[in-house]
Amino acid sequence: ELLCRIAHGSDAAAATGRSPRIMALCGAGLSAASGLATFRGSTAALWHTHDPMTLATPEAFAADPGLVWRFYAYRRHSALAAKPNAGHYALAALARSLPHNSFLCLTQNVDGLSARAGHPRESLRALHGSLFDMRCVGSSRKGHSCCNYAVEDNFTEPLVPALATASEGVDETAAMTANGKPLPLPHIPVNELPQCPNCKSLLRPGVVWFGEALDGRMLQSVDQWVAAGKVDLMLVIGTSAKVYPAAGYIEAARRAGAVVVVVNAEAESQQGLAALRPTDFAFEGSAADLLPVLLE
Ligand code: BJW
Ligand code: ZN
Repeated sequence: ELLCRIAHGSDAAAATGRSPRIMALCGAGLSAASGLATFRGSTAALWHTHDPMTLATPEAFAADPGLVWRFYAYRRHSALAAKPNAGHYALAALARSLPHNSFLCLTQNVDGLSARAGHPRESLRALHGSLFDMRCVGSSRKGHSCCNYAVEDNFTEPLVPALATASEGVDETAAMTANGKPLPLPHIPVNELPQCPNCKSLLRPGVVWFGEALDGRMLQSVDQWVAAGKVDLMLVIGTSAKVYPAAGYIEAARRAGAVVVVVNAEAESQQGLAALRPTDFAFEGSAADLLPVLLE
């Protein structure tokens, strides 16, 4: 209601009686109240001894797929053990209440919590993929003839016996640092990692790592949605807005006429919210507390 007034305040949408077109860009802060760690900022707490930013790369996976798989087995478990919070439910309810195509929710999160909160598929775009998707590495290697095997929504735990400990939610790196020094975890041979049922190549998590392209068709559908008319409201929820191209949609929405409203635990102190302007509206607090009120 409040946000509808903000969105309508500046223009003729209300006068013409059309419903507002709303876009949201969500980040790890949306899931923070569900107990999942963020990547940056004071709630970042993933895997103490390894920087997630150095693990979420194709280079890290090529160098030690076992280590990266341990990290993702732990993340899959954490996400499965977590429950959607009131923020996820408020967005899902908004999506269901608005007419078809007038809301588009872009999430950078790979935890599946928005879908589990009942957010309809049509209005949700998982920009960075999902912890529960996997694909054959052969399919991403140019010139390598392979099966293009890919699977979605695989919630199996553990995926393979070698990942059993990580799949129990044990932060293996924490246990290894008794003397203050991170000890290397036992190496997992490639043939003990998740394997393509077609060609026996290694499977990889279906997430988007640094340096990798986001799904082209998905980006196209977002661009088309933005181009289809004036965007009235852009909600920027629990994200540091530092990672591109996702953060670029804030500017795209602004160019399409949107009022930008930020919901972030550290909204005021974060100059890092790169794409933001002093003229944007900011609500400081937990998305789980604020969204149910703002979107009521
Ligand atoms: C709360 C809260 C509470 C806490 N309530 N709030 C342009 C300029 C500069 C660089 C680039 C550029 N374009 C591309 C790049 C390079 C790079 C990039 O952006 N680098 C920047 C870091 C500078 N981008 C890429 O590499 C992308 N790919 C690409 O561009 O490909 C080009 C290409 C084209 C064609 C062929 C080949 C290549 C890919 C980016 C993929 C990002 N992947 C990750 C990992 C996913 C898998 C995994 O989860 O492991 O995605 S990185 C990580 O960051 C993850 C997140 O989705 C993403 C964003 O983080 P997010 O969600 O914003 O979290 P935080 O932790 O940063 O922020 C949390 C916020 O919540 C904070 O603000 C808190 O205050 C707040 N908060 N509690 C509300 N309760
Ligand atoms: Zn294969």
